Amino acid sequence: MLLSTYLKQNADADLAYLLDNVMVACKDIAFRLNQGALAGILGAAGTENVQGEDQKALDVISNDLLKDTLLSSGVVRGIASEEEDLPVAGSADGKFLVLFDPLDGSSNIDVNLSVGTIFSILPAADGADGGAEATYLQSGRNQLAAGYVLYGPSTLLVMTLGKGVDIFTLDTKIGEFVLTKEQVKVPETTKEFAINMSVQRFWEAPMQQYIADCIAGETGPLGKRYNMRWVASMVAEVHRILTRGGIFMYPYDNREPGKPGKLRLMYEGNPMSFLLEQAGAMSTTPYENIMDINPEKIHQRCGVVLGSKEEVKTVQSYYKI
Ligand code: P6P
Repeated sequence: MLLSTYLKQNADADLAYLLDNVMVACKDIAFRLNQGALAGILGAAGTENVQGEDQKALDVISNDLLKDTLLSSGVVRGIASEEEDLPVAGSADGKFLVLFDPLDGSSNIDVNLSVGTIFSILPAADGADGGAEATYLQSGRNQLAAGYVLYGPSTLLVMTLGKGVDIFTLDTKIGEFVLTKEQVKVPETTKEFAINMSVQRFWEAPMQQYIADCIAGETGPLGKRYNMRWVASMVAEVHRILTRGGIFMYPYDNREPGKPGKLRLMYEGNPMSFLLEQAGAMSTTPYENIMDINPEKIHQRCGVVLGSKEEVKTVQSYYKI
C-alpha cells in the first residue's frame, strides 16, 4: 500500500496533506544524503545552533527544506526546530504545529553512518501565534502524529497517528513510501543496552550501578549476559529497539549541571516516546514518563531511558521509583 493510500484511509485530509509535505522534504533530504560528496554538501556549515553545537552543512540544508516546504503548505501555523533559535510562524489559520530535528545524529554524516529526521505534530489552538514559544509548550500527550525517517541502507518512515506504529520503505523506483510492516510491537524483555559509556563517571549512582550489573552478566544480580550498542544517532537506536527490543539511555549527567541531559524534549523525547508507547514499550526520564512532562522551554532537555518495558522498569527500580 502506498503511503498516500494509507493516509487517505487513516488520517483526516489536512493531516494527510501535512504528512505528505513532510515526506516531500524528507525524500529530498534522502536524495542529498545519497549524493554526499558528489553534491559537495558534506562537512561543517561554519555556524553554531542554539544548542551551541557546530552545524553540518546538511543540518542547515535539511532544516531549510523542511521549514520552506511546511510553511508554504497552508496548513501549518508554525514550526519549531532544533536548528532554529525561535519558532517560525506560518499560516495564521494553519491547524498544525510541526516540531522537528531535521537531521538527528548529523555527526555521523561525514563517516557515512545512519542519520534521521524526527517530527512531532501538535494541534494549533484557535488564535495562537505560530511564532510564539508558548504556543508549542504542550505535553507530549497532545501529539496528533509523530515519527522519524531513518536514512540508512534503506530509507524508512516509522510513524504513529495514535493507532499503533507502522513502517514504510522508500521505493526509489517510484519515489514513494510503501507500507512494509504494520502494528510494530517491542519485545517486553531484552539483553541489549545502548549508552555512551565514556560519560559513566558523570552519571547518577543508580545508573552507574545498573550498568555495572549489566556488565556483570549472568553471574551478577541481573542474571543474564548483555550486549551493548552505541550508534550516536537516536533514530538508529530507537529503530533497533522497535525492531528487536533493547534499552536506550541518555540519562542526566553532571558534566554541565545547567544542562540536565543531552536530548531535547519537544522534538526528540516526545515524538520517540509517542512511537514507543504506541508499540507497547516505555519512555521515561527515568523519574517520569517523558510525555507527561509539562514543557517550559522549546529547547528544554530531558533525561531519556526508553525501550523494552520490563528493562525500563528494572532501571527505575535502581532509582527506587
Ligand atoms: P554522544 C545526536 O547528536 C544525538 O542528539 C542523538 O541522536 C544521539 O543519541 C546522541 O546525541 C549521541 O550523543 O554524546 O554519544 O555524541
